[in-house]
Amino acid sequence: MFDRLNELPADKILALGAAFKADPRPEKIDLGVGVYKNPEGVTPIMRAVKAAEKRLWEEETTKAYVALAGDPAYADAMIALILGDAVTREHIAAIATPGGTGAVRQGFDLVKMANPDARVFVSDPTWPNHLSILKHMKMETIQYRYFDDETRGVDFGGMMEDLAQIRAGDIVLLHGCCHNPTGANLNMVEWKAVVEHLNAVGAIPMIDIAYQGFGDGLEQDAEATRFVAANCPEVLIAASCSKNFGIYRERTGLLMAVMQDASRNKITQGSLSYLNRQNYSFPPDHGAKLVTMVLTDEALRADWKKELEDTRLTMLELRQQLADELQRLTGSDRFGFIAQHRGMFSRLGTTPEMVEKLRADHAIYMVGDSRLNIAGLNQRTVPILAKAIVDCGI
Ligand code: PLP
Ligand code: TYF
Repeated sequence: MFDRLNELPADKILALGAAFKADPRPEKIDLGVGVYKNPEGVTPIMRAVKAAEKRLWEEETTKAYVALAGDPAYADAMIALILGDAVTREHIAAIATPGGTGAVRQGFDLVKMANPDARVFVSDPTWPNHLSILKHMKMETIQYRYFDDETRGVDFGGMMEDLAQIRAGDIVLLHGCCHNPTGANLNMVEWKAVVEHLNAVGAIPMIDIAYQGFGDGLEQDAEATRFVAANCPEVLIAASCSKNFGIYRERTGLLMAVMQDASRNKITQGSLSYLNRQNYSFPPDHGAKLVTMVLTDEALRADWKKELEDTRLTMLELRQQLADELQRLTGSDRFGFIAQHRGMFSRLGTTPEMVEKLRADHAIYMVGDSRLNIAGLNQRTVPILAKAIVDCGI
């Protein structure tokens, strides 16, 4: 049987990490995989998470199964974090999932179960796993224009032109904030126009929110998601705690189905729990418990918010420093978009050949589409990157 298997394409982002490790050059700089690193190059365990973990170790008395949907307290805490008071609880069904990826996957599975004919519209570009999961699930996928190569902002005109083809029941996948891989985001006026269009057609938004707190702030980054949840009849939301709680390996995510018609909640919740059972029975609980403890304990929550805000500001400062340095070296504003982008990533908008040249000549690693992880930089390496960009003639 195994001889029937074919070699599959590797994940390009993860493969880059392996190439970086193997590079013997001591001055090498890793701007690849989307993991936060502090200026010392360490991905820290957040203080509040560590404190919660210690408390959990002392207080937890059993490791028995929790529930197919995960701990309801976790869902409540995350729903409050993401949606605030935009929607009341009886309008939301939710399951804990293994990471944001699990939430994305379960969301697609729910779509497939409810409407096998639904087509899924995703931004061009988007997080490569969206495309590969959809392909694996044999779901029809259509890309809509998103990034303007000239301005390095959102090509909103192109996006709306492409979304003119959506039909009732189609799914439109949107990044709630901090678009991966471009760093370019819709403004609220644009979000409103998208929502109006989707509602007019009867298409359903699915929001992937993996970086709340990494862009403009914890509340600001949720604004678009809250708006969509409050204004569309049905919404799917896939959330990740990997980045904003720094618990990548704990695999902590949440899938929400938001509905205006609360009478559909029981069946929707049952369908979500069913999907968890078919795929892995009970979702992981450790990370979810830590998140719940941090969000529901006043002191832990305040400390977590402080550390997350410091993280966000560190990345913003690096963005500004890089934009300023490039302005100084080139005498032009053409890299100003780096300071405008939000989240962990910016897309430089250069060719794969230039990305390869940065790697070969300067030991600087970024994803082939010219996505760079801002958090891979620090005050010392920003000028090195800026000089390399200029030296390569980008
Ligand atoms: N969605 C997007 C856009 C992402 O960038 C990521 C990656 O971190 C995820 C979802 C899911 O991450 P995880 O499964 O590690 O929670
Ligand atoms: O885009 C990124 O770098 C992060 C991390 O298969 C990631 O979202 C990358 C690849 C992958 C899973 C997560």
